[in-house]
Amino acid sequence: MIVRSAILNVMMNAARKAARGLVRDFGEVENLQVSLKGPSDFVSSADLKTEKVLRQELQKARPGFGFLMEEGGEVGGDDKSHRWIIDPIDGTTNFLHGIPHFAISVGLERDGEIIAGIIYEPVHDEMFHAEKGAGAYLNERRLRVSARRKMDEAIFATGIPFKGRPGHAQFLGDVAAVMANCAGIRRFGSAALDLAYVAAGRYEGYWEEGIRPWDIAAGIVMVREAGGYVTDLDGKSDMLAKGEVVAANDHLQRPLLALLRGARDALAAKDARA
Ligand code: LIP
Repeated sequence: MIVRSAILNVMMNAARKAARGLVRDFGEVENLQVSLKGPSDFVSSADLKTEKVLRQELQKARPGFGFLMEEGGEVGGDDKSHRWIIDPIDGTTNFLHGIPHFAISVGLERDGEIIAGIIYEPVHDEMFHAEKGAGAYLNERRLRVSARRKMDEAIFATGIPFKGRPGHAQFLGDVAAVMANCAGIRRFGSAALDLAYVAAGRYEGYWEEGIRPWDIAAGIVMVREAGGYVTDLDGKSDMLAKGEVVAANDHLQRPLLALLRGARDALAAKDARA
């Protein structure tokens, strides 16, 4: 039985309480796929209900902390050092389509650094949790990133832009570079769970750009506490501000970053010739 800190217990309890209604709503969404009204409005209300429960529970436990929430935006607190970063449903499109791959993600930021995170996937009851200096866990099991060292044995996840999202040409260059060197690429639709799966060694790495702070905040500390590396596309730590992330195990993060940098340089050179 692992001994968790008080703050992690607060985060996990809040997520489990919010998930009770979310799983019930998910059951409804599966029925709504065939209704004329469709599930869109219903999912929006599920997002808002989940975020409301999370905010109530976290505010009760730590009244002074601020919030950055996907639905509710930025809410300042008296304690200027601490901020909760919340995604009530990461994998919203999956949820909308009745695909059981989504999570509640809560990160805790202290003076600009993510120091704790939980990512709760309620359909399979997988509670990923991590705290700086205390390791990363899936339920009671300690997590370690994959030990694979060879790019041609590695599987990577990513996010794919779609209608209305920018970066299509860049993504095609990225994926061409990575797929030519690896054992496979996956797109599951939840950044938080992609990072949790890197921490759990389920795949070797994940990259994406055009994402929001609440998608990745909890996953950053998760991967780092499992022995992996997380940077932005320049190899720095401005992931939240830039909305981009490159995360992988300790052997492959730099090689993955180099492939992506090479793809960008090639696209820039092609554009310069055009
Ligand atoms: C999602 C991310 C995912 C990305 C989607 C979307 P949401 O977050 O988790 O990685 O590819 O476009 O941004 O919107 O479900 O919270």
